Amino acid sequence: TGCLRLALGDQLSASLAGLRGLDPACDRVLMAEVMAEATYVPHHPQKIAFLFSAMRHFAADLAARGIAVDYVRLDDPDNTGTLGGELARAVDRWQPERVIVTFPGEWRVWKQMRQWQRELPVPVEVREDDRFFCPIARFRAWAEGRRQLRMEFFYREMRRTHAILMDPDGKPLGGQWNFDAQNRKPLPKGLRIPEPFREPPDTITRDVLALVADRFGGHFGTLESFAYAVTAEGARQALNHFILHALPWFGDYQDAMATGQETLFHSVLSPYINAGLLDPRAVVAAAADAFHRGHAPLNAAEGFIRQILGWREYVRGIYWLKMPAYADTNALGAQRALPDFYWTGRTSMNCMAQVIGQTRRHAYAHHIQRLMVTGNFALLLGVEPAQIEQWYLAVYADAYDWVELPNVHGMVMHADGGLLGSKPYAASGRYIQRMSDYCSHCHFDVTTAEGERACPFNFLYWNFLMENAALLRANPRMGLAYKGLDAMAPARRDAIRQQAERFRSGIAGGY
Ligand code: FAD
Ligand code: DLZ
Ligand code: SF4
Repeated sequence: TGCLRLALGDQLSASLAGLRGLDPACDRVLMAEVMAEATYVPHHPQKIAFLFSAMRHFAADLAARGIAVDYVRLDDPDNTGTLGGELARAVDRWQPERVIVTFPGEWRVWKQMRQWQRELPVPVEVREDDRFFCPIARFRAWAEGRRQLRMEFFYREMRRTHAILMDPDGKPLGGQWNFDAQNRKPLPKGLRIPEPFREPPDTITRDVLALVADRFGGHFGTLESFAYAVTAEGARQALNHFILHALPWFGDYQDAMATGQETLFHSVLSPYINAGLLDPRAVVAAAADAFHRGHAPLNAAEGFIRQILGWREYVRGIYWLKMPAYADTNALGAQRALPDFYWTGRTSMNCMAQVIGQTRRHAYAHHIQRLMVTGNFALLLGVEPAQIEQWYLAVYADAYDWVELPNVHGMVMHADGGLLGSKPYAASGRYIQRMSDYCSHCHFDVTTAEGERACPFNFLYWNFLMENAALLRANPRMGLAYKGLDAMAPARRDAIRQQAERFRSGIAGGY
């Protein structure tokens, strides 16, 4: 009797829809560490350790509140290894009158939930996941009938609806929706950079680290530097740390990159928000409050809030609007294999080695590193979208299909033909040179596009424009890029095309 309530690894919120109305006298919560979820891609060991430890802490919190928790550990001898298997076993054990679940974050799991509804001997109630500003139906209604979907217009709508950074007559504070023109500065020398937030592992986390080292030690990534918070309280401290030490400069240096500085003025809150330890509404409220108190300037608060209230909600809307067909598009027809060095970090391209190296150490890279280094390189090289998507889904502590896929498939790879972003973010090495110090310690020469030492981003960039001209030349936002290409002597274009071809055929051997 009673209800069996399933809480998944990224549903660790006390306010979760599926836990609402829980009657401690007869209801029970099921949580399960299962091989299938830990290996559907070879997740970074820190991502698995973060989730398992956060799951164990969450279960302990529920139990402390007098709630019965059925917690299946990875090494329980009867563990079937799948969510469906564990749910079926628990239904058998407890004979509940009903199962209650919360809508998942991945199409893959949603398919499984519909199967449970068909196959389990008791009804399965699916509740909407309301830990977002914008319900899926609301996004659908917004998107309906629009010729073109653009984040910026969706974001304005969210600002108005939720009255965030708005003045009383419905205008955006500061008279502008967006202050990006003031942002995107390179890092000045001598600027003090805050220490990232770190939480030392407690005994639960140390147990999990040992388990993960033993079972998933072969996955890409190290465990040594694990320092993620694993509770709602710890995540709250990470939020406070960010607001106090980094938010005021977030806007200015949002796009900057620097050797040895993995986090700069970024928040590193995405693992917590996505797993449910931190409510996005609390994060947005804290940033707005920092502005109203005079602690952070408007360009910083607005820029940060846009990432969460705008981008995060927008990519989720696109995902559920367009899946499952979305994942199968390949507008640029990219077919190449992902180079091995994405997994080894062994490459002479310093920017790539830096970003892949820190990803291995921390399961983290900030937005511009993901977009303009590892992402841009995959775009320019012409990697098959599914292969680079697997990589991103595996290596970052915050990665779930609903947020990773639109960012990689749409924003980076342009595989959706421009649904998410109006143009590909293709860029030559010059972008990386302007926004980082990577090029000054590189084997390659960022100022040349031809010859032994030419920066691969340069010749691949021009080659990308040539290869995709049929699709991209007509795009008005690509006008400047094609003007540059057209100004080039035909012999130089040929030489660049050949250099790109040689590079691509040699890349299997490393670069
Ligand atoms: P901050 O720079 O401090 O930003 C604050 C918050 O805004 C983040 O915590 C995040 O919740 C949100 N946010 C910012 N940008 C985006 C965005 N483009 N989409 C959705 N939310 C955003 N984010 C994920 O959460 N999971 C992913 O798997 C993921 N994969 C990505 C892959 C690529 C190729 C790219 C270009 C971006 C990806 N992002 C992903 C978005 C973004 O890079 C990360 O959210 C961000 O780097 C997390 O670090 P942070 O918390 O320090 O972010
Ligand atoms: C990512 C992940 C991992 C590594 N392990 C588990 C697990 O053992 N048990 C679980 O319930 N959830 C896990 N997750 C998170 C799920 O994969 C996530 O809930 C789905 O991808 C839906 O977003
Ligand atoms: Fe990267 Fe090219 Fe700069 Fe080297 S020169 S760090 S490969 S952009």
